[in-house]
Amino acid sequence: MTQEPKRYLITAALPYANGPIHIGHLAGVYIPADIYVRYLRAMGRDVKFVCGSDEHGVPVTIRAEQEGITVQEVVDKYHSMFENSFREFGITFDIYARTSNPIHHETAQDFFKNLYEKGLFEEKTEEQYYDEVKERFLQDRYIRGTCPNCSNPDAQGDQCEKCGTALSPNELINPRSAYSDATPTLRPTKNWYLPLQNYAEWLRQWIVEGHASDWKTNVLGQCKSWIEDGLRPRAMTRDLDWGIDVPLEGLAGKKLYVWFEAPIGYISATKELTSDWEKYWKSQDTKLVHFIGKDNIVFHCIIFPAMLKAYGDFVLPENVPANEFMNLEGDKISTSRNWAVWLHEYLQEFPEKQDALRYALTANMPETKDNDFTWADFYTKYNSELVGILGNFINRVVVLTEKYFEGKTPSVGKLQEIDQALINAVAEAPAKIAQSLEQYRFREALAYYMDVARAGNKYMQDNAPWSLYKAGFEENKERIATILHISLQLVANLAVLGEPFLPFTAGKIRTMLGLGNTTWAQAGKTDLIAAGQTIQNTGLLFEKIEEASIEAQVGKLEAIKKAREEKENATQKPEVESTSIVNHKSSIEYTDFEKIDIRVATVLAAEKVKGADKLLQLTLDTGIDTRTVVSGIALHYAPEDLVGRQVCLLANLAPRKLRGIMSQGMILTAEEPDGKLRLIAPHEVVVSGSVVK
Ligand code: B3M
Ligand code: ZN
Repeated sequence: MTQEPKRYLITAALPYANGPIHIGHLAGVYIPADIYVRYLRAMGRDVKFVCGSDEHGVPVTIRAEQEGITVQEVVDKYHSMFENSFREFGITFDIYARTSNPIHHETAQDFFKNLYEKGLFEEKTEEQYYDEVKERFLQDRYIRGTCPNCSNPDAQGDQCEKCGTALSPNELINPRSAYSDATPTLRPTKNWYLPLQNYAEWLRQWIVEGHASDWKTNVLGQCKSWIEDGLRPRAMTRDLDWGIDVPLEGLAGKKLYVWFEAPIGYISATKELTSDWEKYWKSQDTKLVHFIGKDNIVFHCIIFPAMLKAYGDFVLPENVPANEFMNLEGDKISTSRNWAVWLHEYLQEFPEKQDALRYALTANMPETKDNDFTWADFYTKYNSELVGILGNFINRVVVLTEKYFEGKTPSVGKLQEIDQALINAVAEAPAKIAQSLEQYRFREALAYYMDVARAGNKYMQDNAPWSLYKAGFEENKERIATILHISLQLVANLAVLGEPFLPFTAGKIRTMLGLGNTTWAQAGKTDLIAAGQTIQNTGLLFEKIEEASIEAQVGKLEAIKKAREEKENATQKPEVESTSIVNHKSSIEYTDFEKIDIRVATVLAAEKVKGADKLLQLTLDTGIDTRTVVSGIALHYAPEDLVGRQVCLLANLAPRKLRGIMSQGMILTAEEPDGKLRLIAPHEVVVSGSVVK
């Protein structure tokens, strides 16, 4: 799109209502979307910013089971938490809807019916995994197994979170139920599939040819590999209790696939927002942009566009600037492992410090690769950049204006070269920042913004109005006035240009300056504040953050990590509870022990004993003879794995007949608490017949 679009429709991924919002969500999706939207609004563009809670899907029902409350209670709880968190962090949606709203159910069902009536679905009965314990079909995240691509043992039925590959349940190796851990069985069930392969060529042209130069490489890469791998039919219905009913007669128990209906949530939210919704969705001069995390790419770039195409008259996304992931202190953020900084907790620790977090997350935004949030970095950025550069500059200007000119903006006098240089730098800043923002380069945009503040600091330092004041206020008054006048114009620009990134701070600066509604279009100018305008010193923009509160955060994470490691170790080691380990026997004399003849023997042959599941017949080389021993290890070792191995043999046990075979001795094993038998053998190969003592 070369011409400026008439209007913008910006969406941010609908978060699953299955756990609180954390910094990963903010950095990946909501902050970039909000910066972009705030910028568009500041430019006076026609923009709608829509989002809402994703209240269906497996993650929500799993959470209900974990918390022991109803699914409805789960979605209500998290929906209202989300609303609060977003509002508190200044994420300015025009509407924050929820997919349980009736308007969404209707919109999604109409969409399905439209495709159904056009005959665009394939109706197929297929075998699907079924949990016999829980009596339900297993799809998506209900089924876990090993990823065929990266061997992650905990891949989900729809996707491997580790390598990002989209999966279907039958691709998982060693599938198991996420509910009960049971190995699933297969049962036939009928579902409706969208034949994605029919859209493959169209998708290829639209993405690979049409957007090769403006989509991010990480996004293009995933799309290409999907298309090259060959698109397949994808089921758009599910056998579930929770979700939106499939709008066909007689289909109790069938629901719309969450990834079919959730993106339609963008449409239904727009409908709920404005009766003009079709203007945003159906006219080609709308620029639609989806902000998402990298795990949502295929759904927004392949499946949803195919659905929109199938329906007909909707616009397609102009861009999908997906971010990578934000890690926390070197480890992947995870709700289930409690490894996150939750927004509601952050605000308890750092009240009114929303901009501090917005700043740290933007400066480190995972735009092209995964990035790491650390508390140490947060602390440094806050002190050296927000306090040290931005806050310091503004504070100096305001305090000096108060001190030298009773808080009234002084008028500008004759300009020197150094003044002109600063004025020129300010004039260039808005376009420079805007260009980065238009290309979804938020880190770069923020860095350019901070360069403006840096230039201000340097200007102050170079001109040192305090020294001129000391040298004599009256004779230097005009120069001091000029320096402060220009500095105040710079402060005004920092308010206007900072609004997308640091909205709370920008608001405070506006109040200090009495700036009114100055917009981005006026930024870059150095006449934003008139001489005589009163400046109010409302206090420091950035209060100090105590080192102790940072240490407390680090300590909290360390405690979580320690508890997790202990738990993991405990589950790896065999249980050593007295109930599972046989009590020690009473003591004996060495002479008792001497009666026992234990030898190392080598297995020459092994076979199963007919009619006895547990028994193996072994032929052993004992160093002095070759003998037959029957051993109860058949459930634990395959005969072919034993040949050539050394074992310990109780050689002087009186022979006895087992299943008609004369057994001459007994193989020694260690019995684990769960009954598993493990052979005892020397660490190194030894001569057969060696005595064990
Ligand atoms: N709820 C996935 C997620 O939260 C999903 C996004 C839907 S966007 C239509 O990661
Ligand atoms: Zn994988």
